[in-house]
Amino acid sequence: MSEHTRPLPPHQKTIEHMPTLHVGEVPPFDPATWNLRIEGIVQTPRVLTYAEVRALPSVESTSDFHCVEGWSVLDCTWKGIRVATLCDLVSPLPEGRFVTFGCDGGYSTSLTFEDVMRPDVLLAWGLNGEELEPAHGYPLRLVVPHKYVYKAAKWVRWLKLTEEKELGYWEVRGYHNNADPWREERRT
Ligand SMILES: Nc1nc2c(c(=O)[nH]1)N[C@H]1C(S)=C(S)[C@@H](COP(=O)(O)O)O[C@H]1N2
Ligand SMILES: [Mo]
Repeated sequence: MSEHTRPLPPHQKTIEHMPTLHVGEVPPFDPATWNLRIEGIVQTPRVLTYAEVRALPSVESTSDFHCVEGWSVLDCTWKGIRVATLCDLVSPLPEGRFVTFGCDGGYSTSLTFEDVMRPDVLLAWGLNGEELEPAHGYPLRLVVPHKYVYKAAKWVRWLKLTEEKELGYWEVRGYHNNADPWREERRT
């Protein structure tokens, strides 16, 4: 067991088990028809099957999971592909300064291109040595350790590079678009 060394952001309390929180129902997953679209301001948009996603080079990354409501789950070891690896496949154009992520069920969120280039920003299918549970976002979940977890979209089906910032599901409902837990960017 490695000792936990990352400090806790202000006004967060640690809890042991990740709760299950989302709008709507857990969507069904059919690997035969599921795909992932990478589109927008890129030279070569792509549509990948689930098998193609799983065949990309994967990484493991341990980080803490901070909810805007004040709880944090420490030491989550995610397995998946770097968003940077996916973006490399489509040759992004310099005008694509933001990335919107869309999910089965209609949830969405967005980040700057710079944010998603960080090596610990993943689209994950595994957590703590096991396949991720559907309720926690299987088959593919965004993980953004430096943001509150309303940025950690579950059941991601598309990424779109855009010139203008697009606000996501919670961001249009008063949650902070930047969502930095260290600066307590909770609401606008
Ligand atoms: N697709 C989708 N992803 C989502 C949400 C959602 O409603 N739909 N809720 C977000 C919010 S507000 C939280 S707190 C976390 C909860 O993740 P968990 O259920 O794995 O703990 O998922 C985030 N990702
Ligand atoms: Mo949340």
